[in-house]
Amino acid sequence: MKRPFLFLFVMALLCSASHFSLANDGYNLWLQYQKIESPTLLPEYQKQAGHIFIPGKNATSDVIEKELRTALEAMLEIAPQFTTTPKQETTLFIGTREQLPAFTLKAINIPWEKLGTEGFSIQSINQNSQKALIITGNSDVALLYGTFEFLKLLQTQQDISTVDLTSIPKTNIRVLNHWDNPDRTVERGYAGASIWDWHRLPGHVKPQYVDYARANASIGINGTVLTNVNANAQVLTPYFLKKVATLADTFRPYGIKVYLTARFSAPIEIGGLDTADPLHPEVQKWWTEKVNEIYEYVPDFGGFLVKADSEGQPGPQNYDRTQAEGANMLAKALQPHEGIVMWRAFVYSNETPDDRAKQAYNEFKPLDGKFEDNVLVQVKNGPIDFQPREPFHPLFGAMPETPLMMEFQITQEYLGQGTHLVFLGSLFEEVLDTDTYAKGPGSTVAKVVEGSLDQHALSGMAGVSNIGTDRNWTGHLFGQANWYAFGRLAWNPDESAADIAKEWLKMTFSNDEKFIRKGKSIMLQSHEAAVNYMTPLGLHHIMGWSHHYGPGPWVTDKHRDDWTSTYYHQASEDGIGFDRTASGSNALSQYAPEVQQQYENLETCPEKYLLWFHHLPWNYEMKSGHSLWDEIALHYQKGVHQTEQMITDWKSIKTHVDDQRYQQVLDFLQIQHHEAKWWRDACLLYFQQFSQMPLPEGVTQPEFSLDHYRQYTPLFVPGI
Ligand code: GCV
Repeated sequence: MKRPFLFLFVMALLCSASHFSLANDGYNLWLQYQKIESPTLLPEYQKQAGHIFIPGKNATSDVIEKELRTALEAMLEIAPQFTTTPKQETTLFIGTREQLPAFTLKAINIPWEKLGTEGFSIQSINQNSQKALIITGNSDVALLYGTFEFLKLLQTQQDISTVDLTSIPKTNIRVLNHWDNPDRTVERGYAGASIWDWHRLPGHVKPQYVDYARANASIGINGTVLTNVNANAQVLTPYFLKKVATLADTFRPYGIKVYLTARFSAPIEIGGLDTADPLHPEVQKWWTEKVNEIYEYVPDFGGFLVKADSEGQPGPQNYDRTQAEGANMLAKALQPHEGIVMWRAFVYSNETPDDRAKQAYNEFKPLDGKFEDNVLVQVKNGPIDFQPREPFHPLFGAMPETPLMMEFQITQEYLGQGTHLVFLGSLFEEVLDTDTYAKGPGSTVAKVVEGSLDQHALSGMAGVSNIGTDRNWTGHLFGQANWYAFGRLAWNPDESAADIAKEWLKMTFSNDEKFIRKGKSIMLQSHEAAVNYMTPLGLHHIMGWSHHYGPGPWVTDKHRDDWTSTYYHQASEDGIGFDRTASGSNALSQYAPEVQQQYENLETCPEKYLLWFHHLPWNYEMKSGHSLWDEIALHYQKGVHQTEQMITDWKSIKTHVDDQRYQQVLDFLQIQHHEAKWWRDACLLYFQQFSQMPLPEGVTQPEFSLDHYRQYTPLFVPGI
């Protein structure tokens, strides 16, 4: 090739390469490891991280080394030197108490006992007139968690010269719940297909499995329930167990255990028995043998998650047995292996009850103290079903003798699914911070979940996963923030949503101050915005039929009342809202007296829960002086405005985000804004039939008629 052509050819190659590297599809999540540009921090970090002592030689220390290599090369443009014996130039020491050199142990002050098996400390010491950094804990996985924390300090550009931090998880079971089916569909999944490619397992281990484990370990998640709670018994057969074992082997170095969903009728379906009665000796024997078999495949198998007697799933009720009898049968089979049972409280009868919100409490409260020690009862955050906003579930604080595990839904079934930007950190925080008054003031939901309120050794948090095969994992880029926030809050339920949002933004996009300010503002108002344009003032369950996308306040006359919208909003000429006070279903009686008093009194009931607990006339005067009707309308309008503001804010930080991620978020925000208007117009036109009142000033007149909205049905909505 002639010289000028060669030059052009090389230039073209370089241009296309650099263009390619600018594209960012979000696959790397919050582990972006962007180059540190700060002229002061960069040399400091380079000095600190250049020579690293890691004495351990096992799968987890290999992971630590690999992560450090990847991260430091990218962020600091250095190739770190690793050593298994301390050297003069070593400045970063990563080891357990037994592994660290004596001189470092003398210089640090570590609460070894308190750290447990997963907690870690990072401390800076002075050694030979230079700074050294120690990352330590009592296990290899603790060292991995400490390493990710160290990398986070760099990613968020912290001063590490005097670092002294200790972090200990406040819950011990921190799991994702995948509602993934063996055919790779995902119930309520909006980010493509299931990432578990069962058909090709165990032969092919997708690199994505490793990245999945990395991402989870980086936020302290230590377990994964691979399969849907609407369970298929086949996953318990050797055909699947071989595949499960391969996934477990892949995740083990990252401290992640696998769990499976146990279909209660499995002894019949795959065991050839004619009953699944939990008190029947043959059934007990079958489960014991099945559990023993699972442990042959997966020696550190975590245990079972069970949905029983709910939405068509079989359970102990089929044999007139209690939920405790069902759970205990499985628990006993798992006990010799130290496995656990996560037994869901999402149980409601097949007949429409007087109030579905009361069902789980009625079923479980009498069973308090009757569960085996290795059972956790897994309770959804609210008493209905992951609505945009719910008051906390009355079981929290009501079962002191039983460890209760929190179940949050990360996948946004009722919150715009994979299309709307809704930061769930705010929702999670709101629930966790609420006072149950179970043992007087300060008995927060967080304390129940941590087990600290009633001194339970077992504690946990589950998040229904939003992960799929989409290149960016979660469909909406900001769905990543919800996965992240779940992990951070499972580790420490007292963490602030604002802090979590900030660090996620820094790690995912940029440390620039303006970017962080605007990005935080988008994230922190997004949940309230969605509540405003979907279900303000305590309204709930008024979404589209079956797929649950978009508004559907008119949904009525289905085979069960408590799956309809009219059952929940109770709108008529005389008013709107579900009366859960003593004059109505009295669901309020399930809460502690302090909560009851606060919520039943119209003066003190937080307006955000007003129509959850009260049925009120349209002209009821709100604290603002507006009528209830006007207030509802103004909230819908406000939600629409907020989505507009989110677009403006996002546009204002364009220069801080790569084109690919910028454009995806912008497109989705525009859809969200459009759909916020759809929610507002459809709901207001529908409710106006009953209120017979005009829209207040400031609320935009709907574009179409009510009939138009009623007839509009989105087709082929994913995730059903
Ligand atoms: C897995 C809601 C969802 C169902 C889900 C159920 C549950 O009803 O719509 O898809 O089933 O909750 O939590 O079990």
